[in-house]
Amino acid sequence: MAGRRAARAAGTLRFVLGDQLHRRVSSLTDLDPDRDVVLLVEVEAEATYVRHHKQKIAFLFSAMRHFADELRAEGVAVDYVRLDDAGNSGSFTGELERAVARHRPDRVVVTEPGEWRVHEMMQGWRDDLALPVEIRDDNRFLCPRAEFAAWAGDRRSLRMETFYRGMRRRTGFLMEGAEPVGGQWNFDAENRRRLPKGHVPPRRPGFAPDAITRAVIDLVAARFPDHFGDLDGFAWPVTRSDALEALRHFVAECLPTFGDYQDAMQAGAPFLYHALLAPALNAGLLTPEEVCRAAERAYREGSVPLNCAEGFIRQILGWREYVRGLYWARMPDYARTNALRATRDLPWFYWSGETPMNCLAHVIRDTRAHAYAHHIQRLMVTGNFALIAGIEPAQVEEWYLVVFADAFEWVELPNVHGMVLWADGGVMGSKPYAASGAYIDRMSDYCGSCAYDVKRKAGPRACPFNYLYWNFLIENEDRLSGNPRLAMPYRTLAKMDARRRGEIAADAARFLDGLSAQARAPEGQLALGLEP
Ligand code: FAD
Ligand code: DLZ
Ligand code: SF4
Repeated sequence: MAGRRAARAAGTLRFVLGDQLHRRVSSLTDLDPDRDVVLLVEVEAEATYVRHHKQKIAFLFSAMRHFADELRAEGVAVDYVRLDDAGNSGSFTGELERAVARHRPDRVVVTEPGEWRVHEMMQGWRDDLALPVEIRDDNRFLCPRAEFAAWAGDRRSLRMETFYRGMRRRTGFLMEGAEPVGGQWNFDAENRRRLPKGHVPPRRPGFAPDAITRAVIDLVAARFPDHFGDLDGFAWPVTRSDALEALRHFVAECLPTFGDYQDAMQAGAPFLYHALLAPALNAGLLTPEEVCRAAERAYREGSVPLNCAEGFIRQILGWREYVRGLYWARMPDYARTNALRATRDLPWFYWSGETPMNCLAHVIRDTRAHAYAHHIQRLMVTGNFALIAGIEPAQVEEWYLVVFADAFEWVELPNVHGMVLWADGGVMGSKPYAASGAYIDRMSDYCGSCAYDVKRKAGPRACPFNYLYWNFLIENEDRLSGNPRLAMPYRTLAKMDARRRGEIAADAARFLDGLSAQARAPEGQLALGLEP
């Protein structure tokens, strides 16, 4: 195996997971190239514990192989186990045990993982391997877990905005002394524009697959043919230098307009002004600090307006750090709640994209093609539908963990369980983000060519988001009507007569019964048409 040293008594075996690909990750900080061995492993269990999008597996394997080559170029001994290597046991634990037998190290050093599942596995290594296993804090975030836990305490609800202000003060990003630059913490009021007709967004920076990526794409196509997603068009940055180039491109071409069109959606334009940096950030190719610094520098130099720089920095310094802190502060119980008691099966069209609902069809097909959808598509299209149709949280969570190249449980779970589905009963968000078709119509061009009519409220041709929204409020009246942030819709509901309520319930039942029939059907067997 390329780069593997003959068996010898090594110093430290440093096990780097596939999303820890940074040279200064805590497990490598005191690396001694003369004595230590770095272990990276491609394993079946990680690729299949959910059936990840093919591009996600290809992205991580390629990034891992490139990272191993960069370490070797530094003179570091790397033991890299490929998926198709003879004897590959298929699991982290099996491969660590085999590597310990090969190298006979004094100790093992790892950085804590991004998922509870792997955290549990690591505790087992401490108990079962007959040598010391040091699990170090993950230094790839700006807010250490202990600091977040101290902030969170045992409060029932944890608001991002409060956390974000604390992070601004502590890190000094966009601060003038003790005050936020521009006199405001948040400029979101300026960030809600729809794309003008005929507007052409910048091109996505493409990173054409090199020989390593091409080999990995072939491997993934052969080994995981049944997984969701296309491999054609793979264009993710897989090295640190490509990721830095993606960051440079974003700051120069997209950030000056990022805030303005952050919530906009357009058919055939999945990327708009978004950064496309989450896979690189989550795999360790970029650090959140350098990304925030690049955005702040562009603002200070005058090439990016404040609403855009602040809006972007808030996503990284605020939301990203916040969901990670919340995940570790509240797991494992966090994943188990189902506050709205949603039990419906995930409709099959989440995999096939075959639905007459044009917004969902576009977002799901884009996701299949690119392992990507932007935030508002995730929140207000696939997320909103799952919320108001009452889909069971665990099934929705699995879908989100599968389909995006940037999905790891520490970030996926709070966003889906908390922000989208309100399954945590309000730990994360003060109210569910339920919305009717009017929101999608306002922020996109999907409705104009949809088989449904977004203006109609009732009947088979009406946009399903319209009656499902009211049906959601009716079905959850006992749980949500006391929420002050939902006072307005519940006042409107109170004015509806019994006939209108009955009409909503009948439309919703007809539509949802149709969905249940499709829920588990195999892909390709359904010719979905409009309900009669
Ligand atoms: P941009 O829109 O350009 O934003 C810039 C960066 O901000 C992102 O790269 C990301 O690092 C960070 N960011 C923005 N919003 C969030 C957020 N809510 N939580 C954490 N980081 C954020 N992000 C993931 O990285 N992995 C996921 O699995 C994931 N699942 C999501 C599921 C749902 C239902 C929702 C609503 C959001 C989810 N997000 C997730 C957050 C966000 O949608 C993605 O980070 C973003 O779309 C990635 O694309 P981008 O890099 O172009 O981001
Ligand atoms: C997502 C993933 C996949 C598909 N494959 C691997 C792998 O073969 N080897 C590896 O080290 N990591 C992989 N990962 C990422 C891990 O699942 C990730 O490190 C954990 O989710 C973090 O807890
Ligand atoms: Fe989506 Fe409704 Fe608009 Fe169709 S009419 S695109 S279903 S919001």
